[in-house]
Amino acid sequence: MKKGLFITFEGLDGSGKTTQIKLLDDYLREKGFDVVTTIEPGGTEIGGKIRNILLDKGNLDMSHKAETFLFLASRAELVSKVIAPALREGKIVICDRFFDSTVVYQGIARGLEEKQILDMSMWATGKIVPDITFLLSVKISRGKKRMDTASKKRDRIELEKDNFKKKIYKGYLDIARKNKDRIVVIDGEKNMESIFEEIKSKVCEYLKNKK
Ligand code: Z5A
Repeated sequence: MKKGLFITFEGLDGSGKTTQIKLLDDYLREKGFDVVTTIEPGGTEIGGKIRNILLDKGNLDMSHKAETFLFLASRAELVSKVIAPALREGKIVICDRFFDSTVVYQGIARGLEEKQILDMSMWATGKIVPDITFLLSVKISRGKKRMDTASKKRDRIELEKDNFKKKIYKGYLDIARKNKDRIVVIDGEKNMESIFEEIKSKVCEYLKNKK
């Protein structure tokens, strides 16, 4: 049974997830919490290998279904080896992306069936659902600019055209509307400090109410 707190971050590439996760991880550790921070795809030895296949620009012709199964395989491994044990021990788990990414990228943007993707992900994870999901919402152009400024190399999925990204941008807002109790939409275009203040206050409020 889950005893800890499960927090996930979602958004387009360059939306600032990694930056905010680092700030939250540091803050919670300083406050004395036991924190496990991880990433999707990846976060385990096998997940790391799957990540390399998924993001490899040499695999541009990968079928959408194979891509979906690889994301789910990485997640199944991460949940069973890292996330579920940590939550059972009462830890705070912070994960960079989770099933919302598959629903949006593979379900909505790739055009696979959204409900089926969610069901498969539930099956892969034993129905673990985040307690809070922060969606960092930034315009496609802003995300791109940040990636350019940081000289970040584009992986296979980041190389997709703007039309694909438009579907992701809209898809995220759509699932946020449907999951208002869980997904907190944050204006990711604000400065890092004010974004973090919003995230911190939500997490603190949640921890206070959980006591
Ligand atoms: N994917 C999928 O299709 N299906 C799935 O089920 C899953 C994933 C789980 C994984 O890529 C890819 O897999 C991803 C979705 C897909 N592809 N896309 N697109 P990844 O893990 O390698 O990377 P990412 O998650 O897409 O994004 P990222 O490159 O890690 O970016 P980020 O974490 O969101 O942003 P950041 O590194 O924190 O910030 C980027 C730069 O902006 C950096 O220089 C910061 O200093 C700067 N920054 C951050 N915040 C701000 C603010 N507020 N103002 C100004 N500058 C800022």
